[in-house]
Amino acid sequence: MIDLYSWSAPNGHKVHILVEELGIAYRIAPVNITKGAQHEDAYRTINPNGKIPAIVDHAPLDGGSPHTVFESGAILLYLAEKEKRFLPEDIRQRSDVMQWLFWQVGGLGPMMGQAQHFFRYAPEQIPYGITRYQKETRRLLKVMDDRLQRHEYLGGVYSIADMACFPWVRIHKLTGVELGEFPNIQAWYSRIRARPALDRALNLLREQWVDVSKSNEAKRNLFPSN
Ligand SMILES: N[C@@H](CCC(=O)N[C@@H](CS)C(=O)NCC(=O)O)C(=O)O
Repeated sequence: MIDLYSWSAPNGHKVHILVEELGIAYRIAPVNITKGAQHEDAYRTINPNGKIPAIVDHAPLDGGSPHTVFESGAILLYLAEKEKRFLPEDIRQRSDVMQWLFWQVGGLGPMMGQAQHFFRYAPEQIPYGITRYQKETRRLLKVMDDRLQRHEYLGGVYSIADMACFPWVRIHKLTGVELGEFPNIQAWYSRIRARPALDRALNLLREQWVDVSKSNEAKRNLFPSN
């Protein structure tokens, strides 16, 4: 059994997609990041970084004590390796998947996150911040679009790299960047969205979703330094 600490947000959705694709047993433990649950001491013992997602695996392969994993990319790798799915065995194919997974966690996610912040949540409009991160988002989406012109999926086959990128592409409008110039991403997005696991994954915790742009409490808890 896996305890999945999460919320209806892009980094949570990555893991929601994987657990639903795998069809493994899990218990969802909502961490309401708009109310500050990510900062509570009890949660910090699970994720010292104070963000979602995190998992606790109560049946690790070595038969030992429960194993905790934080960081969405590390969770995707842990579960894919454990279940031997969505991460190819072949060293070259595996490396292709890893490249695009790392590209997402080190690039697409953080840059789109900043673009969203400056475009939608910053207490004042800062044109330099908006332009810088929207430009970087467009540059990264172009890199992805070029890759998808030659490959059906980012790592060649459908994998955890696609699952990592999908939730961020899904929220592109929140960054103010449109997908019109990226036809290959649009086709890839539709292919993945049509998979049965996606409805289940995106519906998880959906009813608890909060529009951060309209909630001062959420902004205080998410951006305490503002
Ligand atoms: N690098 C982390 C980022 C996680 C992250 O930023 N999660 C957001 C939701 S998408 C969060 O928990 N935000 C709460 C906060 O910043 O206080 C990962 O990939 O797991």
